[in-house]
Amino acid sequence: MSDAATIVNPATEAVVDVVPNTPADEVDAAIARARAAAPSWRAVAPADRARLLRRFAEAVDGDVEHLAGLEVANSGHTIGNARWEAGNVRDVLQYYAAAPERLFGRQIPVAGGVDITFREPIGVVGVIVPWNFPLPIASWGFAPALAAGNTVLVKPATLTPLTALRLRALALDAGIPEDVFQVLPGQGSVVGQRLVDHPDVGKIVFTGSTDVGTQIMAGCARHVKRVTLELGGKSANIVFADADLERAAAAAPMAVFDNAGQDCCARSRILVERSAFDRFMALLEPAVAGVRVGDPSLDGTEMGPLISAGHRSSVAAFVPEGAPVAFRGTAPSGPGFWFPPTVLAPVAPDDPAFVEEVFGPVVAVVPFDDEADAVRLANDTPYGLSGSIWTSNLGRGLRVARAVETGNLSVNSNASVRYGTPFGGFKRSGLGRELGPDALDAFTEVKNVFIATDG
Ligand code: TAP
Repeated sequence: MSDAATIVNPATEAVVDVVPNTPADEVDAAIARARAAAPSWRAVAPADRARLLRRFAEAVDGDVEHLAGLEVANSGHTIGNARWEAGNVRDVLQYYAAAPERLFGRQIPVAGGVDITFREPIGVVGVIVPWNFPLPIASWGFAPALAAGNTVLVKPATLTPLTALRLRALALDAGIPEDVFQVLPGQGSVVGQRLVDHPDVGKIVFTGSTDVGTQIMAGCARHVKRVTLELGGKSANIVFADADLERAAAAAPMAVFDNAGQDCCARSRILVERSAFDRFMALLEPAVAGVRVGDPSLDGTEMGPLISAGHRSSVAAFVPEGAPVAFRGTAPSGPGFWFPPTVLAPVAPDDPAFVEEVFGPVVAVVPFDDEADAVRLANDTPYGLSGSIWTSNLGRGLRVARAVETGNLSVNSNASVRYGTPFGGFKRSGLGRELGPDALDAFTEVKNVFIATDG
């Protein structure tokens, strides 16, 4: 087991940094510090906790360019995306900065006294983050957790710890006490596992693969530990013949190739009504050819490299020799973990690229016969995270949105995430919801108190 992770720029393969892994005994010490800090953090007056979170948001805002540059170098994200991601952390912090003063309980009518509910913090929250969106996904856990009065330990992915470490420095600058928000880089099998196993961590927020998430849920069950899971996806982009086909085809590439397809919400299945199939493919081809793939640090680049050589191999396995490639975009040659945008059609119903999460820039396009067939195909997956419906018939848009078994649907749009609305998966895509007004529920326990008024 290595004592440090060598951080590699996925676009150049140059070494960017070396980050020490946190050993198990230091994880335990950090958990003890977080536990000791919890009573004083929850006792901070609501307005003061709100002020500290707003100052943290301001510190992030002042550091957007720096954070974005780190993410480009560490993760190969395009500079445009990385700026959005850093801005999303700011926005999520600002949004939940309003929460400490609005953690309302209820007064419930009962006989013989007054009954009131409180929303108490859970205590210590562990946030385990994947490598695909290191900045936003960390904040979707830590911002509401801190707002609700919990102390937080963030475990970034081994491949991408740099922006989380920077956020920790910004939090300290903003005045968040040092044991209230800690970042513990290191391996999942050591740091992540310890957060799951340790009885003093009251809640785990995990984002990552369905396989690891399933193990984490089992680990949390041993302590009846609270858990939120955001896992994999195999989302469908459903295009009806009555849709604005030009718009749907123009938008489809970035609905799957954004972040080089390393997106749990990637619409990696495009389902097109049979009567519009040929027309849609004719419109899709130039849109895919036009995706600007290259140096992610340049403004205007739309797609960068994959995260690692190992991940590129697993993506490439979905496009073996003889795969039904309809057309492809471009990718640079030379150093870097590049893979061109790739469109597969026609695919067999059991083609792994149509059935499994690819997590790379590969999409399968499949025809459907009618609305019922579209819904059947969309739901024929163990996942249920996201998806899109393109149609000019609003009634059909709503009907299909209600019928597709996923947590986040967009009609005539490929949007998935807004900090003010709930995000999460049906079926094996996860458990619980992040973001939006209800996320605080996942970081608090409801306490009921009855006060007798007789006698
Ligand atoms: P994973 O391999 O599952 O890793 C995710 C995180 O868990 C990493 O920090 C990892 O640490 C850690 N980990 C690994 N084994 C662990 C264990 N036994 N105990 C505790 N923690 C452990 O996923 P990934 O490859 O990083 O990310 C890709 C997956 O994430 C995809 O399936 C994708 O769909 C999913 N994802 C889902 C969403 C949402 S919101 N649903 C968002 C983004 C990504 P190491 O880095 O050290 O391995």
